[in-house]
Amino acid sequence: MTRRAASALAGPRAASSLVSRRGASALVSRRGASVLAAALALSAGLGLAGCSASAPELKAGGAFMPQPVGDMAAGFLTVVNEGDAADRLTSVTSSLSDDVQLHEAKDGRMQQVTSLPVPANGELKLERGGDHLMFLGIKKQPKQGEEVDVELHFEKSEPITVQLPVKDRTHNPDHH
Ligand SMILES: [Cu+2]
Repeated sequence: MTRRAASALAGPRAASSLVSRRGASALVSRRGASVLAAALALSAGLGLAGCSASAPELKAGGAFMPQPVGDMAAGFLTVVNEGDAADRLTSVTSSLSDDVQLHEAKDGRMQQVTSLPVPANGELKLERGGDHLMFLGIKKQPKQGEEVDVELHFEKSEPITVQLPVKDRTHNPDHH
């Protein structure tokens, strides 16, 4: 969770419950501002801990890269979220390219986007004809059977490392 969201959650409501339990006068009169600051810091910490109960739980699977033709390559995979909080895929890094973009497909065209949603209890599917990863200016031509490493970066979750096996150019996993 972001710091901003944490402080929004832990903000006035948590502080006021502390104040009402212990009595506002005790807080203010004894050590004044520093006690209040400590109470706020404590409630911020509690806010963060409370959030782990509803966090995204991400797993990546079904990854592959069709053997590239030119100096660009596409990547496909699915990010499954078994948690009850949404997350976003915000960037991708790889040793194959210094410029891995997130592309969205709309009306048969693709465009770069800054992030892609991973819904709570849902999945982000990067597939042919849909959203995908785009590797620009690739540093070498990976062959079938090789693997390309990528690291997925998220808004909330820790990064996930995935190996993309290189498949033939027209490879398309079965749709179920
Ligand atoms: Cu693209």
